[in-house]
Amino acid sequence: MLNGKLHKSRMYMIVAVLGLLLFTANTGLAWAQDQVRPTPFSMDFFGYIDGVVAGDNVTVFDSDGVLCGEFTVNKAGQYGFLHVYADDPNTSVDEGAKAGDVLTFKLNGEFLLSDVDIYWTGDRQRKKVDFRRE
Ligand SMILES: [Ca+2]
Repeated sequence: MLNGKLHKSRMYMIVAVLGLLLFTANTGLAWAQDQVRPTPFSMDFFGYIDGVVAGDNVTVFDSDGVLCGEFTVNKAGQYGFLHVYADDPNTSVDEGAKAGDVLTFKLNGEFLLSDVDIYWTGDRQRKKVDFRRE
């Protein structure tokens, strides 16, 4: 009887620990995919986007699909400065763009269109790019 109870509480403990491990692993993964990871190297973008309103979400992805910039619109019709981060070569994680990477911009998850290809050209560069929606 006593042994049975002990066994049960151990089982609960193991389940709890496994659950915690799974939870931690999941949130770690989500963080890696959904969050911009700032580095000391960034390029700024700004300009006009047809029809955006305050609260709209602009995201930027590098050639590898890594989320490397994010901006919440605070003035209708325009965005910026939007910091787009480069990969920090001193860390093992790929935080973002490398010089020459083509960047993809999205508005609330939908692709934005521009008349020019957009490249990450270098730290502290500033570029005006206007967008329209699909
Ligand atoms: Ca890195």
